[in-house]
This record gives sequence, structure tokens and C-alpha cells, in this order.
Amino acid sequence: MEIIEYPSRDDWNKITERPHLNTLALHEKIRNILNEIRENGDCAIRSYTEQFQGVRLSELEVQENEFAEAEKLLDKELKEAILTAKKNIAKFHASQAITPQKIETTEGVTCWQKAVGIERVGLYIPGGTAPLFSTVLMLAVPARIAGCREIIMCSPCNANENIHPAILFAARTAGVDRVFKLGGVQAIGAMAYGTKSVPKVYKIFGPGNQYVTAAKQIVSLKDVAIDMPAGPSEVEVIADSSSFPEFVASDFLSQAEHGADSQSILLTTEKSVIENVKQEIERQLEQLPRKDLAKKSLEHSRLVLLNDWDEVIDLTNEYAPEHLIIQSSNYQELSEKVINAGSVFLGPYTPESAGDYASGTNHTLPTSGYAKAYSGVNLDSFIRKITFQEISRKGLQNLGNTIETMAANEMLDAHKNAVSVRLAKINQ
Ligand code: HSO
Ligand code: ZN
Repeated sequence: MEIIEYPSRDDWNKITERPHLNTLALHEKIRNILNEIRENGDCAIRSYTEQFQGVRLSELEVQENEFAEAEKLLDKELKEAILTAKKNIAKFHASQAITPQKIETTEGVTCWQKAVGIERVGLYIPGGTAPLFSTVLMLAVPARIAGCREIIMCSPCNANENIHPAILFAARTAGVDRVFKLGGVQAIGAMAYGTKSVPKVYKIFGPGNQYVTAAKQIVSLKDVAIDMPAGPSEVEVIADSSSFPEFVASDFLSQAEHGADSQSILLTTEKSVIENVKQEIERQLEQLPRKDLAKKSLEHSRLVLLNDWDEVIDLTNEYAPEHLIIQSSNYQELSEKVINAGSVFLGPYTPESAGDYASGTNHTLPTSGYAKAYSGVNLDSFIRKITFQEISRKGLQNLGNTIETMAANEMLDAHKNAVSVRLAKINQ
């Protein structure tokens, strides 16, 4: 952990720097794999699964009896927790729906928009060291509420061709239609191009390692939309001496345990906070099963001492963290000044884990400073808003001249004529 005291504003860019994801270097290799999948479909995804994961798949798709077995394997407590989380996620995302309104912009000219779910979406759930069944809920629940007609999901299986039972249970609970035992580039290629077994989707969602990220970048250039650019997960905590060091440390570590490249930073105006939090992090770290990963991540975490609250808020907005936790006595006032962040957690009793799992907000959020321009996944991510308009004869009489004048001045006479022929008919 690096301690940085009173950095000058000119040096802030060193604090806001993220670890570089050099996915560009992988592009050539991944493009070749994707081309092969585009050309040889199922045959290619099967052979890459064997080559990269060492699994010779008997079935690409999870069968009905596997869902039933997965459910039997889970204990009641976990199933109930998943259902509670689903309920809250559904409640919060359903509240994001817009109420359609017809607006008369000029008398006789009516415009409105209609939200329509993306017909077919593909969700990617990584394998790796933690079975992220919470991510299944975060993606599939809003997709269902948005009215997507078909939701498919890919996730890598283990050597016995099984996907983690909680991932399958969450998929069923959240309304995923079909699940395929595919990971990495194979999954992204299959969903982007479609194969005999895997349907092509229009938008791909979900986290992944650098190979998945690179594959998503490549397929998004032409074939399919993606949720957002992805980088390693990150958290920023703002604390003062009213905060509990054990709470701050636990938040720091909950992010750090995600992976060696996750980032945690602490901003404060009091030196004692840094000392207390550092001690507490060291104490809690030793008790974590994933302490090796967390330790690596802590190597690039920063504890930053600043002069005043203005600096705290300015640096926060410059960093644009994926997660921002504010545990200072003035958290309400500070929160109003936040303009760049993915998701904000207020007060001492609001850990990031709440948003990661069960409070209702989404945990698929913009990282690497993209929070300056992107929102996290929400209901809109699964929707297109189609605009409609209808103009009456009276309406065209009212607005026709405006359109004709603008078209004539853009030298687009055919545009002008489309109005003129109608006005002529009306005035006959
Ligand atoms: N903090 C992660 C999401 C997650 N945490 C899933 C636990 N499970 C990225 O926002
Ligand atoms: Zn997390």
C-alpha cells in the first residue's frame, strides 16, 4: 500500500492512473480464433473448448435435468438469499421504466417514444476462482423486465461438464432461457456470430478476463453491441475520524479480494485515519482465504492524505471510481457534489457488498474512469427507445414552412418537396 501525503494537484494523474490492460496485443491472436468460430461454428467452439479448457463437451447446452440437479445441490439458505436478492434487484430495476407520454410539439404534431426490449441478448458469466452467480441476477433480471424475448447465457463448465449449481439456479430464477457450457473467446464468438447450436444475439453483457474483454471489443466493431468497456474492478473510500477503521478496511479488502489487478484507494483529510485503516487492513488481511490475491491487489492500492474536502471531492470526480463509499460525518453534503462515479454507498452501514449482491442496484459498473461518460448496467441497457410521430393536416400546415426553409438551405430539395407536395394537396 502506497501512502501519499498532500500531493499537489499537478501530481493527481499518478493517483488516478489505472493498471494498463494491454488487450490490443492480444487482438491478432483472438481475431484468428473468432474468424475460425465465424466459419466453423459448433465444430470450432467444441475444439477450442477442448484446447483451452481441456473439456470434450458431450452437450453444448445445459439440459433440463441439470437445472433440477443443481437446485437439489444448493442449501435452502442460499436459495432463499438468491430469491431475496432477485426480489430487490427486480424492484429497483422495474422502477426505472419510463411512462410513455405523447407530446404535441406544435399543434397537430405529435411525438412519442416507446421502450422495446432488445430481442435477443447474451450474458457471459466467467468461471475463474469465484462463481459469480450474483452477476447472473444483475444481468438477467433487468433483461426480463425490459421484455427481451430471448436471454441466453454462456459460462464455462468444469472438467465434469458441470456449471456451478448456484449459477444454474440463479439463471433459472432470473428467467434465462438457455445456458451453454462455453467460456472465454468461444462464448463471445458463438453469441456474436451464432452457430448451429448457439443463437446469435444483438448485445452481449458481462465481465470477463482480458481474453473475453478483447473478444468483446473485436466483435463490437461490427457484429454485435456490448454493455461497456471493461477493466479491473475498483473502489474508492472517503473516510474521516468519525468512521470505523474496521469498516473502512473491510470495504478495502472486499474489493481487493476480487483479483490481483483490482484497485482500492482511500481519501481522507486526517492522518490518523490512514494509520488506523492501514493497521486494520493488515489485521483483517491475514484472516482472508483469498489473502494472496488481495495482497497483490493491495500493492497498487493508495492511501491518500489531502488538505481539505474540496480536494477530496475534486480528486474523486477526477478518479471517477466504479464504486465510491463515503463514510465521513459530512457524507450527505459530499454525496451531492459527486459527478463522476459508477455507484455510491453512503454512511457507515452501507458496504459495497450490499450493492454487489442484494440491495437492488446493479453491480455491472463502469471502471477505469469510464464513469465519466458511461452509466452502469440498468434497465435502459436492455432497451431501445423507438420514436414515433404523427402529423395531422393542420400540423403540417403549421410546421411545413419551417421544414421547407431548412431543407432548402441545406440544398436538399427532395426533402423540401416531401412537404410541398403534401401542402399542395391540402390546399387544393
Ligand atoms: N464488485 C464486483 C461485483 C461482485 N462482487 C460480484 C461480488 N460478486 C464488481 O462490481
Ligand atoms: Zn465485489
